Amino acid sequence: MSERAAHVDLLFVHARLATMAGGYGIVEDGAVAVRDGRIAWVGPRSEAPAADREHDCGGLWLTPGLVDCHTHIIHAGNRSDEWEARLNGASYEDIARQGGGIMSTVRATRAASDDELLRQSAPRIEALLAEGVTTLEIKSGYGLDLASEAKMLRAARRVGELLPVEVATTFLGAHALPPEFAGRADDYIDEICERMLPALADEGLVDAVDAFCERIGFSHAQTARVFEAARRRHLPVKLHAEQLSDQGGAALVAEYGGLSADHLEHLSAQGAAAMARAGTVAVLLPGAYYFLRETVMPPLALLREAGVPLAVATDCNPGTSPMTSLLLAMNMACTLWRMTPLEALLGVTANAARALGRGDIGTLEPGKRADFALWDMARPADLAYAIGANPCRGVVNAGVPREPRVSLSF
Ligand code: DI6
Ligand code: FE
Repeated sequence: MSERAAHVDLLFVHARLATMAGGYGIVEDGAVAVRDGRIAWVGPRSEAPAADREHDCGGLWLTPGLVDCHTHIIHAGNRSDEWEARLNGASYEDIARQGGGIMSTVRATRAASDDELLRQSAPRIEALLAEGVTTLEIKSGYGLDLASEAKMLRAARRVGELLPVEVATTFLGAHALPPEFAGRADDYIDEICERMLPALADEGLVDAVDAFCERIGFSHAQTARVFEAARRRHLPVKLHAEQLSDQGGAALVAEYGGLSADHLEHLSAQGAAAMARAGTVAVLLPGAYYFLRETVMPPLALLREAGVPLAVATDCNPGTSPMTSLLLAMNMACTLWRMTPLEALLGVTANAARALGRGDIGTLEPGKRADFALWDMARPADLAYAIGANPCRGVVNAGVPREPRVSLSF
């Protein structure tokens, strides 16, 4: 509850609130007052301040707008063909020999024009927005050369300009080794640190820096070099860590005060402790776990015991998580890993905001951006409970109400 605000622009009334400040933070018959696109007051309607206008929420639930804090949603091409071939018995070698896998997405993304890249990515982004997503993280990493990484990040910025969504960009140059650098991974890391990151940062295209620390990605030492380059530019870091094996990546990103360590199926107790000390968020990605038919679960008991904040995201990408529903990710986190519905909802609101270093979103509290989602449901657990339902009935971006469905036209 907050002190009564003097006078506000707009009052959202006739809503059941889940503020997500610390827990569900339920306020029956609540109201949210907005001034200049920010929350000015939250509490029971009976105590609400006077307002110029009222917006009747029709008894719907009102939560913070959802935050998808880990996506590779901008890319060209599609890999359902190789997925189908594999299900028909083709081996990974067959597919690799035919140029499949991550490099097929790199080729398609490099070949696409700026507009084509956005056009192909639009339906995926629109699907997330229709489910109440108001902030979206978008990684590069399918360009793997300066011009193509810049094209991806500019497309991400354009999404934020053309659609009602806040976009956080992440430079993931160290996602895979481009063919031009075959056998010369250290030279590619030089290219990232000395040329790509500085140029992209100078253009204002980079909000955070990420890497894929894995036997099939980049080593601990190479990742550390990328983080040093990020530190020189005062950019926050995050990491694809411990997805397939324990590389000590979580402890490394924690050492750099990282925003998040993501995936974490193979996280050790030391890694969890280092994350807890640094306040690094665990971003859990059930879509990739499901799609890869992974059997090693992220160590939730360890993370909870250490007090690491938990976030949940789609990891939307064509290779390991072709998923465009954050609500489905919540359901999977609860069904596959026994996360609680409260953990899942905190994981796509307050803790997802934290994984992006965004203290100004993720809960309904005075001073935060007035980004909300309105839901037709019995209780907040329904967001994680239902499979394939979309109870989103309205979205509010910086105090401006809209229909859930939007379409990117340019
Ligand atoms: N981890 C993954 O699982 C994806 N990227 C990453 O860093 C794979 C991306 C792809 O196959 O396109
Ligand atoms: Fe990822």
